[in-house]
Amino acid sequence: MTDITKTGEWRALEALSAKPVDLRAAFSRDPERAQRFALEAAGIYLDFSKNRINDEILAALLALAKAGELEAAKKRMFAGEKINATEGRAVLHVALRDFALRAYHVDGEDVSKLVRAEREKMRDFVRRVHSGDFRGVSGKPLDTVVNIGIGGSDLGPQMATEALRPYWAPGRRAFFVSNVDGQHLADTLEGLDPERTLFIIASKTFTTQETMTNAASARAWFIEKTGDEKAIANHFVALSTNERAVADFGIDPANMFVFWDWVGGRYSLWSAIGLSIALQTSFDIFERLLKGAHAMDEHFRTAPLEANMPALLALIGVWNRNFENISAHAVLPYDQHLARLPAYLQQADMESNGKSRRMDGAPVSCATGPVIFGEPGTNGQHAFYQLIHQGTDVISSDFIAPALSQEPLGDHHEKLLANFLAQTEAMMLGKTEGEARAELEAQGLTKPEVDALAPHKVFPGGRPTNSILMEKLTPETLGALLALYEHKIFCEGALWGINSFDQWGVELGKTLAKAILPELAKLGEEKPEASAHDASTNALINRINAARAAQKNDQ
Ligand code: G6Q
Repeated sequence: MTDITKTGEWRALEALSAKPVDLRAAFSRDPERAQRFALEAAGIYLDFSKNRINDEILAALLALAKAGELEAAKKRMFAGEKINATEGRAVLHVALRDFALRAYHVDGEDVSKLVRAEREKMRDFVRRVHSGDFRGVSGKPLDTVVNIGIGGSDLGPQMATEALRPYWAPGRRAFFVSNVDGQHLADTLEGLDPERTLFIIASKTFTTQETMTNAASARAWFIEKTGDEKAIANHFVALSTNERAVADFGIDPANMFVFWDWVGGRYSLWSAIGLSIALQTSFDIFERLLKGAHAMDEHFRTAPLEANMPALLALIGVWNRNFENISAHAVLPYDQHLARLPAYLQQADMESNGKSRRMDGAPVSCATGPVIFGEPGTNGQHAFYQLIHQGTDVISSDFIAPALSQEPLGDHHEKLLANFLAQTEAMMLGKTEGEARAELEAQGLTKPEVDALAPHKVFPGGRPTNSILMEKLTPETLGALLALYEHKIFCEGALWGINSFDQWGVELGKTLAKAILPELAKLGEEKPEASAHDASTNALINRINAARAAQKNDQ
């Protein structure tokens, strides 16, 4: 596989980066800039003109994509090749949302048939729960869902459920429990009626410590409240690839919805893992979400590189990361219902592209995924935007907004959009010292006052931003937006030559936690001094154990 950093195309980009683009000047020189550096696909409009690029840089980036054989990498993914080589798995989340009835082969088997059968099973289950055919053991409707899962089995469904709030079925409630901190489960269960509650145990492996611990405690709570162990069959369903573990837990296999090892956890909301989304809305809405993603998949699969939105977004990402040395990227949705999108994309991007080895195990020769963070606008403006505007590090950002609100209220949405627009304009333009001085002078400040204050009022500008606009946040545009990011992440990873679909980096901490667990004292228990670890870890264990040992005496 080509190491793009060794290509002439990479060196050409390095040479171009030596002459930084002055965005303010580029915009005043070229009235067509906004049109040329923008495109529309699957209901999403992307304006990438406020990045420090020009025609020459864009052409060089497209040449880099060719040198990096991006088209071939894309074909391998859609063909079901085992591109997740370290886990020996295909990567086919696109098959989960394909409505073109295309076949997808894994080890010679057409998995699209499995997908369609499971979708129908989910549709039927959602219909039965909504109609009351499937109800609680005491005959009450199951109008409350508690999804127990973590990481990919939590962030996607939680984010999408919140994003689709205007589409919620009346009277239904959905809760998401992920943290092994017992307070998360206890706080969630407080006040819930077990007879109306459906627990969804969402775990691809069905071995994850946090999820299994929460699931066992939820089951204990349920049995304690209802006094009826057999009622589990009406109140617990599982979403997993591990049928045996589900059965061992005591969930009837008829109440299990399956997915497959070619669905990565963080790419799984389109599979059975999306059951909580469908229950909180309807299966039709869930299907509209899948269709939106499929529209973006089709665009990604067929559009030429220079008009391919995920590929272009990735190339801008590569430019900012590798040639502008930007190591942090903000995701800033101007839509309260997208409040969980930054957390979702933190996982999607950082777990996928936070790697420092190439596919063949050799160290990478360039920087890979940036730090992703964010908050909904306008909240972030009153918090961390200061650093983006005037900090010593340059940070790139994606601004995301719908032109129309789902819940118009007075002039709220105009104000929201005015801020969305003003921020990218401010980040691009900045403010020169001359402008700052003129402003202060116009306010009647004396010369010494102007001299003292003007430096603080200077904004360097040239902060790169993408603006992502949609007409409205609908199931379709949400699906397209998420697929856009998934494919962007894929393209970046492919160009960097890394495996975007494994996550070995999460393993070490898990293993050490298992080793430490028996060293922690139960309440009131005396433990010998810890000595198996580094001095810091030993001291922390001893301090925790001292507090826990003393607990009994206090009670
Ligand atoms: C995602 C990761 C990870 C995973 C969780 C939960 O890509 O693999 O976030 O989703 O660790 O795993 P289970 O679904 O197996 O419980």
